[in-house]
Amino acid sequence: MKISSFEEYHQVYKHSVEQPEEFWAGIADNFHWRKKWDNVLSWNFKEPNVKWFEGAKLNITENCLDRHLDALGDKPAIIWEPNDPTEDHRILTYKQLHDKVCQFANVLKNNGVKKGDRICIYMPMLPELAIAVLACARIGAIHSVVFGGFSAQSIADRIKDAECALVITADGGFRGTKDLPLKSVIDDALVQCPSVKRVIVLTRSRTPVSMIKGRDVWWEDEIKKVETQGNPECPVEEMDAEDMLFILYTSGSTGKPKGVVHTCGGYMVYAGYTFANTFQYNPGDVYFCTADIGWITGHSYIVYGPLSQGATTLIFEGIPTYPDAGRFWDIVDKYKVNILYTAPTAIRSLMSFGLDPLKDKDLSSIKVLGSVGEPINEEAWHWFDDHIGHNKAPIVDTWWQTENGGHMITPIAGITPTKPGYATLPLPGIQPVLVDENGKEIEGNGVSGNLCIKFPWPGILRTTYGDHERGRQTYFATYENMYFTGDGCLRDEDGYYKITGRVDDVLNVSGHRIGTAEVENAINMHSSVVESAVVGYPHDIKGQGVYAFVVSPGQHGDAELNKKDIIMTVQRIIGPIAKPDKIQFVSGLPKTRSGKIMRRILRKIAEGDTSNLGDTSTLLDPSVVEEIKAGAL
Ligand code: 6R9
Repeated sequence: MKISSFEEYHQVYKHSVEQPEEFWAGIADNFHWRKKWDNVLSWNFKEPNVKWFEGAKLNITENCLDRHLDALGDKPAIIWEPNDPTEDHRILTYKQLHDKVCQFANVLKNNGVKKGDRICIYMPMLPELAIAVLACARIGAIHSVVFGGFSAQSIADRIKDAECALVITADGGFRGTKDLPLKSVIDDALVQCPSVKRVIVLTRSRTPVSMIKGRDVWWEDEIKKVETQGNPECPVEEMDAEDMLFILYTSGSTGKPKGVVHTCGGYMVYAGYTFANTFQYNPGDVYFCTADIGWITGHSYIVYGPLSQGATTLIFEGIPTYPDAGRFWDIVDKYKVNILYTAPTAIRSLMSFGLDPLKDKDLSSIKVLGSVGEPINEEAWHWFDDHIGHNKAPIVDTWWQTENGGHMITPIAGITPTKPGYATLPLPGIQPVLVDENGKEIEGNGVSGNLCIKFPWPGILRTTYGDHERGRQTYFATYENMYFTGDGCLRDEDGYYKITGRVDDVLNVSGHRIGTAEVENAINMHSSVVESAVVGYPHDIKGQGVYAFVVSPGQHGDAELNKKDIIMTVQRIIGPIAKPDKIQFVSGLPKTRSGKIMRRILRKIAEGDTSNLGDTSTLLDPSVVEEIKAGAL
């Protein structure tokens, strides 16, 4: 399954495009199926309707756990590093992880969970988070993990959309110096969620929590019940390849977040195949992905990809700067990490502390470095290469999205020659195309356009939960017969791809996808606000910052206080990750005569580039632009 030379990459790529079904069937043969497929692929991008490995039966946890027990049973599956470096770390072997997943799967069954039920998971970065995810998958329940940085309102929206029956959480969690009151946030969310009949609460911080009779139970008590029942095994639920595995919510340019749906067979094959190839994982390597399991990177490259390949995956509870900016390097040193996969925003943040935090840290174990989540600027790329990889570890700049399930355009470590800032070449099976505004394919090299993919791959999303039409509109309606990524891209003279950023109204703040419309809706909920417009601006560490232009005539108290109120409102409605960095009060927004906000102008002002605002003659009231320019922050 692993490609071992650049020449082989080219051959395999050619085969994957000419004979996609034969190619993917060959890859899928490396996994364990209870029954093989009747048909490798059927698809159209019109409805859309994509099915991989139809008729096949499997369970992804059998591939992530059971099939490794003979050879790797006593090898570490998960290494867990706590937030507080003085607390003991934990190691779970494949055998131990298997047993814990079976146990908790039985807990879920005892609590009435059946195949097809939706389960919301809101937990800190603990082995139990991975255990909860895998336990759902083992019994065919569909997990919907919600990142810890979302508010009660965001959780409630997601729970209602998926009609979750059960929530798995913890009393609290530790991140840096902060204690996160997870259970209390869940309590606030559940006021709106009648579908939830049961909450399972893991003990972590032992912060006081309200345990509601008949609804809330402790994880540990439920495990004890299973133990006294004396049945440590939990047979896997046999899943159809196209049965849902999970839902993960992500932001788009309009309205509320969408529930991206991935299915069992294709997702497993794609996460496993891309993990093995991109990182060139070798048995015994220690692999550390710094993402949160609440994002797709954590799903595919902390849990499912690595475990399906029998890898050792490191889960870190904390943040890169606690107790100091040397924390990642301490972890690399402590566990002799071989592969480190992180985000440009983390690299830029750590760069700003200089080289002191690197002193006396032994990073010689590092063989491969990875980047994900946003475009990596050349300065950060070189710093990573020089100071972390010592110019010996290839950097894989992996471009992909929640909707893709796994890496799409990326170097293969040590095989694809890299270029700073470039995601380089498509993986086998991926057929990228650049299109112009009219949907015409732009051929040749040295060109740029909107990035689309013209042929399905096993990890492509199947639908958006509960609203298939919305998924069609978002991804398959802009350009005929193509999946539209929302990203702009250039292909240079060598045919190498460089992602230039979103071309829609989606921001990428510290690698988190945030829809401008979502933030505007939250700001507009504040009582003094009439309307608002949100745009991104270049931010040294976050990549993009959130700039809000707000019309707010009826203010209560002074302007600074009002800004804080607005920030608090956004925090309550969406969560701390969407808080505006800058708020500018304006008397009106620049609008066309038809009432459309001219974001192009606001973007330029937010970027601090007011020299050439282009044509403003179509504006209803051009004078408002002068006022906004004068008040720019
Ligand atoms: C995996 C993940 C997807 C969006 C995507 C793009 C940006 C991700 C990137 C990158 C440039 C990279 N993005 N990786 N841009 N280079 N290597 O991040 O998924 O949260 O869905 O975000 O992130 O704009 O469209 P997701």
